[in-house]
Amino acid sequence: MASIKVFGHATTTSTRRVLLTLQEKNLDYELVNVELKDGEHKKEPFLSRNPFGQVPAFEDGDLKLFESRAITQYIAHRYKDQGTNLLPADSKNIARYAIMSIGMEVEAHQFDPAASKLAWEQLFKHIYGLTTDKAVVAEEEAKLAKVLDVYEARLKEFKYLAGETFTLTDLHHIPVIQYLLGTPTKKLFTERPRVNEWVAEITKRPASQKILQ
Ligand SMILES: N[C@@H](CCC(=O)N[C@@H](CS)C(=O)NCC(=O)O)C(=O)O
Repeated sequence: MASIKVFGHATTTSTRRVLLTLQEKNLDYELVNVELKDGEHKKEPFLSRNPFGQVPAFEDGDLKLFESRAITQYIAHRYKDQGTNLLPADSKNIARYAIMSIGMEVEAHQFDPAASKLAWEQLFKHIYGLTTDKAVVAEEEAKLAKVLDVYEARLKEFKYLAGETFTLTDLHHIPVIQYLLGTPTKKLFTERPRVNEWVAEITKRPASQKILQ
């Protein structure tokens, strides 16, 4: 039995962020399905894993965690020498860690709020029989465009967002980008040449492909 367990739902971006990290690390794990449509995440036993009632939650032996980005950082450090290194290449360079942290914060607080709202409006709402609000799409696309302008400038200097190697900063973006590539918002990525290359690079990774299956 795998000692790593992910409690979540395979279609959600936060769960996928953790699954991607485990795939990059070639780690065995068990995905324990939490059925969101039945509200399983809002009641026990899930609330004991995450009192905020959101997926994913995570277990590695006796250690129990929640918050996808905290989980990915635990995995990247705990299993540093296994699979893909997802931390800065020079592990003794604290400044490079700080730069990776900036990228992770920007993803969580600037990129993801707009990107997730766009995925909700244009994809997930349909699943619930709801209609896309075009005004919200326009507003969130304007916010996302500003973030992507910053990324375009950054990617003119470096291959990846935190430097010359693929790190957690890049990985954290993948699940929601994969969804947005199936919506008209795709244009925001394709019309920026360096962002377009970066998106192609990070989404063609074997782990990224596997998560889609
Ligand atoms: N900051 C949290 C966000 C988790 C989150 O928003 N999860 C969503 C799925 S992507 C969820 O559980 N939604 C159901 C709900 O909030 O009721 C993380 O990264 O783990």
